[in-house]
Amino acid sequence: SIQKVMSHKERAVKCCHPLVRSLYSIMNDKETNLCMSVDFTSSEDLLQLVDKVGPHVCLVKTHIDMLEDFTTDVTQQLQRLAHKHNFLIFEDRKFGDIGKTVHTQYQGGMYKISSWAHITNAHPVPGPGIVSALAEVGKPLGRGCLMVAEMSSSGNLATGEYTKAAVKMAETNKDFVIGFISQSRLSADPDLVHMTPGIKIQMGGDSLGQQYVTPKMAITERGADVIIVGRGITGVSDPVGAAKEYKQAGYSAYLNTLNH
Ligand code: 5IU
Repeated sequence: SIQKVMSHKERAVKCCHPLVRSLYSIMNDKETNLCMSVDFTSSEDLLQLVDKVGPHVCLVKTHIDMLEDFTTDVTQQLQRLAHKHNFLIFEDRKFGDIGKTVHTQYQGGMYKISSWAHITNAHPVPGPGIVSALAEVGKPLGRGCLMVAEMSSSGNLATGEYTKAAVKMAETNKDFVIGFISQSRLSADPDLVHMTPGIKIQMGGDSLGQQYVTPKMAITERGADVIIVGRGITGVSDPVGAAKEYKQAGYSAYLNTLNH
């Protein structure tokens, strides 16, 4: 079912969290609801592609621990590119431990995620303590967190009551939790952003459990605000051309939801 959503322009003004307002303002200005997931092992490959695709995305999603040659220069360069092309950075860390542990992981270690990633995410499995702990680090820096409320992989356990508990954690912590990673529209609250991975123009999956839907399905049928695309862009011979294609497909589907 197609749900009437508030426009990016409205949400850029009305949403309660400054980071969400920035995100929607970028989406409105650049006319894109595309997040590129760059799951590379080489820093140079990552930075080169981000520089090329940056103009077409509102968000770049990283798995910083995949890099074989990580140095703090990579995150500095990423921040420079985010500024140059006007996008936000989302480290897909999926924190999932007790409060004390995730506090240290988010703030420190080799990656110092809170110092450069505007957005990160967390599994609700440890309970609400994970949100308070991450918020202690991220809130003073103006960061935001997404709850992993549903997953795209086949047979995943993030369903039913578990998903509902994730929604409650978000709705009661809106000063730090800015939305969800989900496969459907879970909350009617316009302050909460729904981001959907498992997207490809060509439906299907991979050999390791990933399941894909099209950008149009994710947005018009499942209520995604942001589509997350990895190999649909990074795994083809013309990533910039593909990014433009996903941007176009995602944005026209969004415009379509406004007309209903
Ligand atoms: N990702 C998923 N599904 C999920 C969650 C995260 O695919 O439910 I939570 C991540 C994994 C990968 C990216 O980094 O999103 C999708 O990449 P592909 O578009 O290449 O499948």
